[in-house]
Amino acid sequence: MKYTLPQLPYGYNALEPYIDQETMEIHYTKHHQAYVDKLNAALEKYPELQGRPVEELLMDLSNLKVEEADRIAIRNHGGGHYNHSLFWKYLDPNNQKDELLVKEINSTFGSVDDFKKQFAESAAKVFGSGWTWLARDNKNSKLVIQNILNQDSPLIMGLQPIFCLDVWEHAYYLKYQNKRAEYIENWWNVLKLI
Ligand code: MN3
Repeated sequence: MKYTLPQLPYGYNALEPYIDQETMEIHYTKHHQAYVDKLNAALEKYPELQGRPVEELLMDLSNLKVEEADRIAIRNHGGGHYNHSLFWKYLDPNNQKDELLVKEINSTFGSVDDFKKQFAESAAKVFGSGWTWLARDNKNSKLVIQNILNQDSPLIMGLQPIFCLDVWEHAYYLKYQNKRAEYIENWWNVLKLI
């Protein structure tokens, strides 16, 4: 069984003007598709691993009986598939505000505005390609803002994802070029969860 792109429950233009249609289409049909294709290719030699939930592959990465080059490919492309699948879900314009989450953000970070400021500062600091996450730390159930490079998964770090921002240049360069701060600031308009 092969991995496939999850269905996007909204149009490529649904996040305009903050995330433009062209970026969405390329991001989903080219970048995400490439992670899916390369994950499938990496698993070709291992029929026993095919079709396992991608979360399981990532959590179990160090124990998988695979060649090292394939382990790296599963980490990168499995992570890319997993992270993007979540990203699209979090950005669904039909999402409702999560009042419990807002309450917890208020108590953890002071206010939603303070949280946004900290999150944006963190995202601005990602050097190279990566993601900024709001996640729950398995150790103490607390909310944390965490930058994670490349396509590594928060699951490997003992974090449960809540939402994430893609700060790879492919996520914003067509519209924002070098202006990552502007992309981040505008992104709050499409995140309906808080
Ligand atoms: Mn991306």
